[in-house]
Amino acid sequence: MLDESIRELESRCLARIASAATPEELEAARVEALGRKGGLAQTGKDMGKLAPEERKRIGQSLNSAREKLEQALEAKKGQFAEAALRGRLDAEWIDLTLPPPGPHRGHLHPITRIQREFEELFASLGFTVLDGPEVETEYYNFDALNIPASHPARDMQDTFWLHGGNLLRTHTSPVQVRGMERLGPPLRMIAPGRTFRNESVDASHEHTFYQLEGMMIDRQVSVANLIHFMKAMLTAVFRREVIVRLRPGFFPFVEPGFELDVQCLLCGGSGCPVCKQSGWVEQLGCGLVHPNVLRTSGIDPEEWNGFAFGLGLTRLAMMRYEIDDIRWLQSGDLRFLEQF
Ligand code: 2NL
Repeated sequence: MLDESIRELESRCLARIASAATPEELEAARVEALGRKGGLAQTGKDMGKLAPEERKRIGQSLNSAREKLEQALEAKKGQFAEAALRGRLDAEWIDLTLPPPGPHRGHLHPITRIQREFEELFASLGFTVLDGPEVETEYYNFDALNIPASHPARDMQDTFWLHGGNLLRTHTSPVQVRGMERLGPPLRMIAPGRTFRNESVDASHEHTFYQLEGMMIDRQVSVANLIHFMKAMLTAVFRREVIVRLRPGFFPFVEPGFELDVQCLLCGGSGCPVCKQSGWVEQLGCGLVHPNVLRTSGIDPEEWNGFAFGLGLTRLAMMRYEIDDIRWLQSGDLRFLEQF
């Protein structure tokens, strides 16, 4: 009779242990099987009434049942612990081979990047890269460039004049004037940098913008030489062969002077919104340096001549990166800058 109820108790408790789905259910099964008020303890209570032989046999079978249940409990507990560990390992792993995030790295402004590109290109062609003051005298910004005293560029509306007669340079030409004085002929130089005009600011006009001017002075420099260098420069910048055309253009510091257009890179010349259906996009101004400009800076125009050009880096950056409002470039707005 007792044998049977021990076996029954054992198999019932084993089944509960096996079906426990959580550590809490397993604990309840343990209390039910091995606890002080549990089945085995209750059964053991009646042992005193048994004959010694019987008591020994029942005692052994109780012990064996207890051992089996304890083993089953331990095994199940181990399973839960292992599952919990696996869960934590899945949820909490970190990849120690990943590089650390480190500080947030900045980068160059899109205009600076274009400027550096030009500097490297022209340095490779034998040009010296010159820098110069942003606050200039009237002489270097206007007089030395054959710009007449009456020229509208000198107007209050176009130029930021400073107290004492100086001004913010309206182009980087004064750097080239200083370059002619200092280097003497023959020379090759470029003058990239920040320039200022007294503009009403809107989507396409800024008071502060970037320019690149360049000049080559030697014996018998021709318009063919000029076109060669302009094509080399534009091919490098646009990273493809470009078709150019010259139109007459007036700048007091060159003679003859030209506007140079590139056949539209978007439509190939057939007409589109970017070229305003003309097939051509204006790129830069250029020409052969005016003899007055050479003479003023101590270069004999009978012996030497040269070409010069000027282009807007700001406009080029806007075209290259499809920026539709010039004001973004000086805004300092990281939402804009982080896109480059
Ligand atoms: C333009 C036109 C140009 C020059 C700049 C230059 C400088 C000296 C002597 C002669 Cl010191 N010329 N520079 C020549 C032709 C055109 O720029 O539209 N720039 C954005």
